[in-house]
Amino acid sequence: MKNILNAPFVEEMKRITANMYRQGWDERNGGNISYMLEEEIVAEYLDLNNVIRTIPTGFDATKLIGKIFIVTGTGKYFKNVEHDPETNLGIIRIAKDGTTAELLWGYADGGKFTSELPAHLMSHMARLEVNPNNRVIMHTHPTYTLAMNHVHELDEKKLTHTLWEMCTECIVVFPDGIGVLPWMVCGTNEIGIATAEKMKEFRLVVWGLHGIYGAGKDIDEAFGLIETVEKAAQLYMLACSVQNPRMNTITDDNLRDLAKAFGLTYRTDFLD
Ligand code: 2HA
Ligand code: ZN
Repeated sequence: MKNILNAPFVEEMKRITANMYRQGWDERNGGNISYMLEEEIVAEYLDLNNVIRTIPTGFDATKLIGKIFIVTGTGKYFKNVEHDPETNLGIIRIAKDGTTAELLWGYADGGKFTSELPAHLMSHMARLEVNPNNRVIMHTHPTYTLAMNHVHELDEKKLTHTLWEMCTECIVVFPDGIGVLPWMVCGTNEIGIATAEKMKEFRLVVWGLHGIYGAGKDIDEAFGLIETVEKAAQLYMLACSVQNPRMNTITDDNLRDLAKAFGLTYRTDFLD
């Protein structure tokens, strides 16, 4: 059996949590990530018959029975993952009842998965319907995206449109736009259901005045979506603090030309 601490998926989780922490997005225990793993690959590192303990999830994830995820721990700090992955991360498998997680590795101090597991697993179920290759759901609190939440209408068309205007790459990176939820109590099944509903349509979902969710086939896609939104939000906040309304912008005609040049299927109804 290979050493799990050297597994590429553990290395990836260490690298991305450290990177996100250094961006300043994941203060204290902010943020959480879930990453669906291939059973055959995990079997190279762990005895899949050895369930350390079972943990109820409190919701039904029947569609994910038997699926294995590496998930950040509740109350755990992103900044600590690289130094102690076995305490701050866990590998869980959804049990045959669909409502229990079987712990296969990690949460070594007796801990458990993120409080946002409902939003994560429900989003996995929603994204897998749209894209069977989806593997990653990522939640974080990016600074400028949140600042923008305080000064911009929390409307998915208007928010997407403003961000598309901010830098040329935006409509190329997220032509499907950004879903927006109003402020809601986090850590609940309700916000999980609402997030998953948006995930049927969007790979990015803003939780009003809280943070953002990104989905992708791998960590790079989920992170790349979020960092592109964050860069555009940073430009918006910097530009607006000097001049509002802005003197120059990428126009709707520019965006249409871009979409044509890149052959994008995008939310045409998000343009004026
Ligand atoms: O896990 O980010 O939304 C901490 C959070 C809750
Ligand atoms: Zn959060």
